Amino acid sequence: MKKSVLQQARATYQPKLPVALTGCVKVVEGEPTQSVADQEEIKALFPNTYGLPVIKFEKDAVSRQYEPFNVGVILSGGQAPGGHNVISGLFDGIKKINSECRLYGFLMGPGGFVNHDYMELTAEIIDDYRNTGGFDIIGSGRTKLENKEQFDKGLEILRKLNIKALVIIGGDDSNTNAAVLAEYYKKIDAGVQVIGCPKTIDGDLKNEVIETSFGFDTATKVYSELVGNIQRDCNSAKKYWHFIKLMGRSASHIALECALQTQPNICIVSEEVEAKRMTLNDVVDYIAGIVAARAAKGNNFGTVLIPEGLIEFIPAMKSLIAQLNDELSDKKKSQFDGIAREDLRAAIAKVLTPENAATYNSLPEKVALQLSLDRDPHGNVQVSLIETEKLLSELVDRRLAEMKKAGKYDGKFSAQHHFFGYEGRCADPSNFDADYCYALGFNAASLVNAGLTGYMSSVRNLTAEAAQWTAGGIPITMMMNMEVRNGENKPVIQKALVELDGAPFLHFAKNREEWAMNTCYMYPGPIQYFGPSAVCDQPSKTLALEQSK
Ligand code: FBP
Repeated sequence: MKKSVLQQARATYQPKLPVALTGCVKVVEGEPTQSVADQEEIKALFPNTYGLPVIKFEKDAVSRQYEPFNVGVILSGGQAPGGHNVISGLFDGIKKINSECRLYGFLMGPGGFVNHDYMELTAEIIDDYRNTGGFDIIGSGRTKLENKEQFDKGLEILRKLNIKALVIIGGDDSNTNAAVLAEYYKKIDAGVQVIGCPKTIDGDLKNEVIETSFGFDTATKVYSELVGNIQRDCNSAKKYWHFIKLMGRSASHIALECALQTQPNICIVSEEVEAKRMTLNDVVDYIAGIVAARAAKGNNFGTVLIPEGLIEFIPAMKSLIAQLNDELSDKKKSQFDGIAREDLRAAIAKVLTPENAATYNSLPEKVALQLSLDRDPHGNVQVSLIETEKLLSELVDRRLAEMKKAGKYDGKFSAQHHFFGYEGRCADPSNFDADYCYALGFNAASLVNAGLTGYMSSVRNLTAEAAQWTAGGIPITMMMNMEVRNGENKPVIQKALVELDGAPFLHFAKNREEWAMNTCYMYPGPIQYFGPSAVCDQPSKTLALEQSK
């Protein structure tokens, strides 16, 4: 594989490990655990893996010999920087336990496990991918591992390859499925362990016991560099308002972290919009108000950060989308047969409730049509396709025109639009993610060696130096509660949304007025891999604020 100069230099980086993982590992069992809610239901669904203790690893004074074993690994869902280091850490971890251990990678996500597509990951292959971004070493996919047929089919290949444990690197859904698989294999006495690793740039797989998901740190550093660059351009030309949408399917952690790093004029936080029951008009008024106030001071420029998931957090939009999904479902959509495209919007508006019709009618033509026509394979409106950054700037433009007429605004408004998402998902991991991911993988090897199943690899105390990080395992059932998904009550890992009483949001809320009116832009610059620790090894602001007591 041909490598860039930076890649060649980066390949020699040796990720740091917590002291606990640097020798032979002693397993320390904590107290039995409970799920975060719905204890009786979760216990009944996971009779074999519920209530397990938290595991902490300590460095053992004595060294021991262990039998060799084989491990399988799957990358599941969206890419996140550091996945290759989880795999290289896992490889080094099992080889350290016994050099005869072998690692198999299932190709293109859980689908490769079910379809028996795999490759052995040798030292030569692993060395090519150390400290690199992407999931291309074995590929990833979004097949959901959720039924018995898939579990049984997977077991055939695990048996054939004599695999003792499967490590699933994924987000909240994939780890939920890892717990279900662990329970099933335990129930049928398959003799296969299942271990999860917390991945997602979205940052929404975190809780009391998992401090952050990997990839969030790097992705937000990449986006913050880009936002900073835009802000410098914006402050140089002083003629554009930049509307910047940031990835994150649901929670606003990415947008909030970028705001903390770059101090934009406006950042919308979906969780706040929902909590305050704001309408789309309220959001537009809020932005237009700041645009007008800045214009009054001669500043016809600025930046607005918008989380990708915003639309679904606006109660009125949520209700409109739910009704559109129903009225345009396979069962009912024939009511619009034969209606010309130009008349469709009016016809749809007629069947909506007055509130939903008002929201629908207030939308720009393009967005209303997108909501009416585009459907995903399940027949639902494709909310992620809505260009929220354009929707908001168009509505703000309209509102400013009204304000101008009323003599409440006298400025110029010219908008630019951006969407940052895929740009950050495969960046070379920051030192933080390179170290964290390597430690998560290395730690997973010890969880396997300890014979554990249904655990998530856990590395904590992450704002301290890597040597002081703690390592161990958390029973996945401990993070679960019951939620309605696709109309069914299911056990799932709780998704972490932005907490409005949490330190990161409070810090933002305390400063946002000042950032709105005065131009306080920060320019974080590109991720640094070499140089002083203060420049290279900083964790995210979210993590630092959450942990500053
Ligand atoms: P995961 O939750 O699987 O990590 O993926 C998160 C994410 O990157 C979201 O931020 C984004 O909305 C989505 O994936 C995009 O998915 P796709 O890669 O299928 O386009």
